[in-house]
Amino acid sequence: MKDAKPQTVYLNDYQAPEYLVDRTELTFDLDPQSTLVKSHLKIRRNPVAADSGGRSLPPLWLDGVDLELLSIAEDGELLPAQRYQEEPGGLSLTVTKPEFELEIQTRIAPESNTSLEGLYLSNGMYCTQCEAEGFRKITFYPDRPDVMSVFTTTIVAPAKYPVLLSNGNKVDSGTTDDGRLRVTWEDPFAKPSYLFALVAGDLQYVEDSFTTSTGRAVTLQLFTEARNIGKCEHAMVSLKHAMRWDEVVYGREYDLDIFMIVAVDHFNMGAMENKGLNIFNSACVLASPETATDAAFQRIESIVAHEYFHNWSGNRVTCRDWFQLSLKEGFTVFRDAEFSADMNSRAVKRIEDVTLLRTAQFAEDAGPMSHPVRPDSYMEISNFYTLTIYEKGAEIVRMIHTILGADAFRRGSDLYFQRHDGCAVTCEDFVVAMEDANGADLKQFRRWYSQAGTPIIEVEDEYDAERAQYSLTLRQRTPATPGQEEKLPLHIPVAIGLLGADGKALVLDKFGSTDTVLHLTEESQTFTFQDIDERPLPSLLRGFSAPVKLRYGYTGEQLQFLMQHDADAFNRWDACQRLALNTLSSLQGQYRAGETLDTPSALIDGFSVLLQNSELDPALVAKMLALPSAQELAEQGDEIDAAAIVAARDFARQSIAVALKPLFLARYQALDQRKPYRPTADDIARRGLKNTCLAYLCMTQDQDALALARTQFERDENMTDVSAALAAMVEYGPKDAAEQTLESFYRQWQQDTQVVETWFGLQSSSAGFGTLDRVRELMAHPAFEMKNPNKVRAVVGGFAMRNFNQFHHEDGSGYEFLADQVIALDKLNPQIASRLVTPLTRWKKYRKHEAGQIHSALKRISDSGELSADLYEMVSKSLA
Ligand code: 0A1
Ligand code: ZN
Repeated sequence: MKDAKPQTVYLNDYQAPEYLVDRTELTFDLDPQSTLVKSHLKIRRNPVAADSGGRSLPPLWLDGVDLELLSIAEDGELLPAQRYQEEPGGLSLTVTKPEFELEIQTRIAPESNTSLEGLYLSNGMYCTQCEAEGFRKITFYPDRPDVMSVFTTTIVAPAKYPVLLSNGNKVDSGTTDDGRLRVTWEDPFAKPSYLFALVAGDLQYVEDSFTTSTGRAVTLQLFTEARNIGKCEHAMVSLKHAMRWDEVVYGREYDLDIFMIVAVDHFNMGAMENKGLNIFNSACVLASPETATDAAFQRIESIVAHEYFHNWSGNRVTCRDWFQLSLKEGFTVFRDAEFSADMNSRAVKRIEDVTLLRTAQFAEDAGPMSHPVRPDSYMEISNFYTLTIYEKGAEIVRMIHTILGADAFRRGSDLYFQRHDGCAVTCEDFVVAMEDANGADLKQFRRWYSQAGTPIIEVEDEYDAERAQYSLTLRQRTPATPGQEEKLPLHIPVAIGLLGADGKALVLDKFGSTDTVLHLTEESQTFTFQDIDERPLPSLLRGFSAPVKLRYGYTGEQLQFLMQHDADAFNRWDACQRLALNTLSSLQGQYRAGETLDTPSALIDGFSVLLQNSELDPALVAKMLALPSAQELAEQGDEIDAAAIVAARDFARQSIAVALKPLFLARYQALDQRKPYRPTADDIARRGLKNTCLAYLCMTQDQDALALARTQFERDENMTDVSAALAAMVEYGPKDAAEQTLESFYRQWQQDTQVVETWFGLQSSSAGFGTLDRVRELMAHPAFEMKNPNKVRAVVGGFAMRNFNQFHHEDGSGYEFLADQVIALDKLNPQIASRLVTPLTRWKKYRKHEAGQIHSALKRISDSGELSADLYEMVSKSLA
């Protein structure tokens, strides 16, 4: 049976399920090529849908894809063929009574499942991924999130799989007559099929325990292959922090007696929140100082927390349908971001999130796949695990938090959890709970959920010295997006402050506040402040209080002033970014006009002050010293000129590196303390700035600078320092030496999957080193695996998404290469193919020449034969 042809699903067509499943009992008899799945379902007519008024009962639809149906019985009797019909995408059954039990037997082949949805094998271990619609690859079932059932799962497997796991609590285990192992799990919480999980393998685990706020002991277990058992500690510590934080900040306690995490090498996404049995991409859970960078440590902390937080925001209260995906994802990203901010530097966490949003989400929102946070339609739901749903969705929740205040927000979340516990609900239900708990009105605010595109706010100000009045006029507009020509004004919270000439914060009202939130609700609004005795400098959109592009005509001097004096750390960084963006944009203009490029003096001056300021958080300084990425520059302008972006950026970095070399060196030496590795915020900040200095030093290509990198590499103290030194040597050092160093690094780490991924990524994303030829060599390397998404992301993704220089080679070879890989991958893993095609979908924004090249690469994909629904949706929408 083939997948159904790509069809568009509409939010407006939503209908409650005709039938509910009260109990689901599953038995798996595991075999790589012939796994038998028996399911026993207790089914009943949904009273909410039951308005047939005496007419016959509607048919029961069970989703099913790539399944071999062996038998189907109703209340103990085999069903005759005329009672059911196999159709593309599932099974339709004639129903004769309002309550009945079904027993269905199917056969599946986990070993042949390269899509990594449903039940599959990773390094010989069985695992599942069911969100969003993977359960239908396991058995026939109403695979939709508003059908919630209690699950019992029995797993039978040969003795070489001693660890057999599923959701809930283990209730039975034993051996079958023929010597195989048998374990039964029972999950008392009703859940949709997308939260089902099963794992079987030869795994080791580490165990810990957590005592909840009401004194219940919860067993915590982290499973991995034996070789990785030494890499579990950080995730376990992070998990315990997250459990405590959710009790303190949201009043949420864990509900089962056991919480398990399993690390797998083959995984399409970061991790999955299956009830009581989270499954993680190894790269997002395993870490040791020798093998993982600081960035990896922090990513692990946040993803472990994210999945744990889903236990309430996602599992106890779930989504009615997939249009509501941001209900759980936006809220949970907001929760994990606040958790990480509490554990580390708040400003730095915010800067990282905003950078992602501005670089990638803004680009998505301006491209052919632009969609509202609650989409109106989709062809393939897997394509909608997007930055818009996750990151912009989190910004919406953050704005509610800003508008209502922390206490009111907590009252709202309490009401939401209490009112909807055990239910499948909508984004609207979330907003209503926030309103009801506080008597608030979020009517206009709701438009954020339905309107796509990034709003632009233009700001003008006026100072009246005689009246001591200062006014800010804000105008908002949102550009048209596919299918949404007309946009309405949004309710936008704009946090601001005003600075006096001495850099001090001015008082804004009679209560003595020095910051405030302006509620922009009209197309244009003026806000006036009284008793302002001098012309102030505004600090606008503090903390990035709304996901918008804000424009105000700051001069270079004003930006330098904000960099030094703004009380809002985020806006100090943002002032620096604006300065860099202005500089880089004029350099691009000069490059295009064939002029000599001006030395970026304002940036050099600003950076010089920063490097000498030892009071500022080093992590913040490192963020300020980092110029906007090529991707971010591409997002900024109206038309992307890849060569101009690369030239402007390289020139600016070189000029800064040369001009400030002594300062970079002094700072590098001061920060290069040889301490045992700890992933604390302070130490991470110190290493971050140190390695930023090292990169600038090496940009000069001076021998002494490159020697510093070599020494740091050879000291081999931790992966953060080693990989930073290696990257600098590869990017700026002589090629032969880089080759040798890469080779010896590989020899040292070839047994370690995560380090090999770092090694791949470092080369493919290197502007100088990662040529297309090199990328092809990496794909031919024995450690490369086309069936492993992490490897594909490291090599092909590193090249197409993080190597602006080589990917946009003027001969168009980068685009053709990507098209080839996408076509090949679509046969193995449609989700990965569909994600990788993203850089090609933005073709319209490039100059005519590149646009033509990218368009023809896309067209070739489109004409290459039958595409998966995933890839078809991306390609057809991009060509439309
Ligand atoms: N819900 C998970 C992410 C996830 C989504 C889809 C997947 O397969 C298509 C897998 C994982 C999360 O937000 O962490
Ligand atoms: Zn999530």
